Amino acid sequence: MIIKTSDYAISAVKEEQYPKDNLPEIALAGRSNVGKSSLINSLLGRKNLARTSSQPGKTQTLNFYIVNQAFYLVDVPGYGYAKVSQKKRQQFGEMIQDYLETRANLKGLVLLTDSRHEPTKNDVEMYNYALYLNLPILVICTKIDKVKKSQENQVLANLQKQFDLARDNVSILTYSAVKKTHVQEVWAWLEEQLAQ
Ligand SMILES: Nc1nc2c(ncn2[C@@H]2O[C@H](COP(=O)(O)OP(=O)(O)OP(=O)(O)O)[C@@H](O)[C@H]2O)c(=O)[nH]1
Ligand SMILES: [Mg+2]
Repeated sequence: MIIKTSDYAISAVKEEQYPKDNLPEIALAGRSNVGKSSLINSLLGRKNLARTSSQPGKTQTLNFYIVNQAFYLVDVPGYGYAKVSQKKRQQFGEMIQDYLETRANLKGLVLLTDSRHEPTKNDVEMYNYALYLNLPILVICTKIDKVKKSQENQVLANLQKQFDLARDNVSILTYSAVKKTHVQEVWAWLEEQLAQ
């Protein structure tokens, strides 16, 4: 993919605020601090387009980024951050659910997990939910730069313990936003979904 333009388009917390131009979209989900916003920046070759933070809970709305005036990458608030109040967590959950269940031009979901850990209970819930919605899923095991070469085999094994990966529309990649590992492969998956 040759990226000619990438811009922040709009933030939304409800349907009326989603973009209305009917372009295809790919959403990025995962627990707080896993690296969703960093993934967007590294894919687009931008430093600070999506705001990142070492503090979890940075992204609190659905943030739509428009690429080449042709499609959107949608940064979704992270789940599983303990310091978010119960009420807010429920609001986030409903916002994400409304979006994923009703958005007709949503072409796929990128689900990020941390390469260093087994998927959390919330990760498993999100994965199973995306399967149930019949969305094409790309599981990205990110922060692979933090895993020793000798431990890299363990990453897939950890994933397999929690996720039923034997599904037609599931792909898996390791990734590093720092080292740009597998950027091309992620783009290939995105292009395939956007062409559907
Ligand atoms: N080493 C390493 N650090 C990363 C990578 N991706 C993200 N980070 C760091 O992880 C922290 C969280 O990254 P974000 O992109 O803000 O995470 P997020 O998933 O958007 O978090 P929320 O918006 O809170 O849901 C930041 O300090 C990033 O620099 C990676 O591939 N490798
Ligand atoms: Mg974020």
